[in-house]
Amino acid sequence: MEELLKKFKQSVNDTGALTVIEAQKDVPFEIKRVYYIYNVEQDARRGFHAHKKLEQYLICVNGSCKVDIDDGSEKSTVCLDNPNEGIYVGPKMWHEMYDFTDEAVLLVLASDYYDEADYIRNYGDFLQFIGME
Ligand code: T46
Repeated sequence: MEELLKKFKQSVNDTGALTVIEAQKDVPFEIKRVYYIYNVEQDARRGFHAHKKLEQYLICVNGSCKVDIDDGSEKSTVCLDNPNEGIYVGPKMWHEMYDFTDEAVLLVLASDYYDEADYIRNYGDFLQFIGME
């Protein structure tokens, strides 16, 4: 699932670095919501769900964390440790986030507003939803 990782445009000079992400250009959707996850306990695992329709990009803008992605037939683990790189998590992709470093800040760009009805929080229901069970 290497194709899910994307490097964003970066401008670096002797004063620092700047990364730009433009909706519908650098990410394939209109960004309707931005949220970020931080102060995560070292042993904590988050996620454990898939979305029915939501598209997202996950970017660890500080520190690092790991993300497991599972589309029902293929599983992959990605370490996000570069503020210039994001992983696309589309609909029907079970995902879990863990191994957050102390200072990790996971920024998420989402294609729609928060809607609990879009979540599939049970793995059996996920397999059923994607037609694998
Ligand atoms: C996802 C991964 C990457 C809201 O009220 N509004 C929001 O926009 C979000 C994202 C969450 N919440 C509430 C719902 C829960 O009561 O915040 C609480 C924590 O959410 P959750 O347990 O779903 O957090 P994660 O870290 O497991 O998952 C989050 C996103 O919810 C999810 O869409 O893909 O990050």
